[in-house]
Amino acid sequence: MAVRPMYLLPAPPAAASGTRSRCQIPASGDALCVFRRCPTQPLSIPGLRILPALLSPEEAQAAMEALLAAIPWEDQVITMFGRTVPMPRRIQMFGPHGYRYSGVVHPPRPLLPLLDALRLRIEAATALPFNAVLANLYRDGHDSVGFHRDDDYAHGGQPAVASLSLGAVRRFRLQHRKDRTRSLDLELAAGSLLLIDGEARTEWLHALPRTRLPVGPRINLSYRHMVAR
Ligand SMILES: O=C(O)CCC(=O)C(=O)O
Ligand SMILES: [Mn+2]
Repeated sequence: MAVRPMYLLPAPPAAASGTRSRCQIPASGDALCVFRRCPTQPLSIPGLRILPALLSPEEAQAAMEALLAAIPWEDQVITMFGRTVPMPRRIQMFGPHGYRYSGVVHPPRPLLPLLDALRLRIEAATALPFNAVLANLYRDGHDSVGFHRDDDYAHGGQPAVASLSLGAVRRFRLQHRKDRTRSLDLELAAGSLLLIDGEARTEWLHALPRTRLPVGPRINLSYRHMVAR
């Protein structure tokens, strides 16, 4: 199958200290993102690419409904600075190897058929291998994930993370890990695939902040390539 082109996302200019850039993702995928604040900067975050519509709106809606019902969502807790609090999202891990995530060991769990079908679509679109997926359910705007890098597992030389969004549009924030004034916001729509590889994975943190906007549920499927430690 032909590999569909993915699009480079412009990054905030190096000199843009103290400014946050927002990136408008093209709906169709035949144009580069446009900055609201600095439209002339053709820079990109190396390794960050987006396919605005891996899934059609109908496919994305069907996958959202099916996975909401089929995934055995778990509530976890996180311990920070000695305090244990509920994790502000529901999760489930699928893949051939156990994974210690936020202090909890997830046993190996085969991918559900739909998750496996989406995995094959993503492999075809990216020409990269994936064998595991962390599913996140953000029930509403109170649910979130804090800044982190996806660097807590053994990837066997295949570090790319392919992140498929379903359901409500939410803001996804990238921030340079050494220069926190450099950040980029993306509105991730249902059916879009974000590929986080290279420096985008090693040098930039990402987060899904809480929002006061009235938003419905969102599922994020974070596909990875994992090997036994
Ligand atoms: O929900 C998202 O878009 C991000 C999820 C994420 O970063 C992760 O699961 O590692
Ligand atoms: Mn992540």
